[in-house]
Amino acid sequence: MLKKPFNSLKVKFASVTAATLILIGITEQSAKSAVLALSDDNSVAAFESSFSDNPANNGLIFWTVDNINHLFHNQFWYRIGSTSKENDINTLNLIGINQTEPGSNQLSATYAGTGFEIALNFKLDGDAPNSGRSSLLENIEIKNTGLEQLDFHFFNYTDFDLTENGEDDTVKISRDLATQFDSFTVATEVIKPSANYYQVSPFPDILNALTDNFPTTLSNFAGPLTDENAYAFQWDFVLEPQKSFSIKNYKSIKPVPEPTMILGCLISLVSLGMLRRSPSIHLLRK
Ligand SMILES: [Ca+2]
Ligand SMILES: [Ca+2]
Ligand SMILES: [Ca+2]
Ligand SMILES: [Ca+2]
Repeated sequence: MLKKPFNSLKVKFASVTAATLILIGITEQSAKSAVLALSDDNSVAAFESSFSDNPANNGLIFWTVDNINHLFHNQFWYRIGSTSKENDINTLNLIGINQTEPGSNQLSATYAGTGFEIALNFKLDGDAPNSGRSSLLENIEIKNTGLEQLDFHFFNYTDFDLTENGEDDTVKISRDLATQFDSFTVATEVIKPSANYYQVSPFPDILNALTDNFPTTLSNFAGPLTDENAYAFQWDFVLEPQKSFSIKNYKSIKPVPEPTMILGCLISLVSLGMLRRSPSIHLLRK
């Protein structure tokens, strides 16, 4: 059975509260790292904007809902042209990072490359305590700031490990939707515009493809696939000088409805119906 590599940052942050995470984030920022917390109601997520050689420590590094972590890794890669390798966006120059206050529910980060900028905006929306529900909106804007047309290839890679463990997760994907579930939790992602390519694969196949030295085009393998998996979307577009391309990804997490609850509801509905038809009700009303 495949095991994920030891990830010290995740172990360090895995079960901290938003408040301590903010403190760690601030301390680490001064040490040239920039872990920022997003928090709202029952949810906390952490975003690392600086580059680490361990790819799993770049981008979103966890997302807890009611103190249960569901996300191992979510990050963006890009390639310009069709011959070079892909690059993690954290290798670019971070030219702006903004959060109205530490640990609030929204943050933005802007990276600059040669002739382009990539701006990320995250908005976390947690729900009531113990609801198990949460959502995350990613708004991405890629702008050509140069004078040359750019042949852009942009990737969003997501590795959910629902309910703290990915081995029992099933994933399926299409051009504009990914769904992942285990017995307790279901995660969905709706993207706009539709991707040109998509893929679900056993971990770490897609990560290897994004970090090797060759151009990658995702395979359109849709699944469903169960076990330690990850998925990715790929957008290919030509960006004219001074033009932008926007992507909106909406990720959400909610509990799987319990069969006993469904059964309970059915029983009550049936008994209600039976009661309505029962002559004793009419007798009681009279
Ligand atoms: Ca909320
Ligand atoms: Ca799971
Ligand atoms: Ca590659
Ligand atoms: Ca996974």
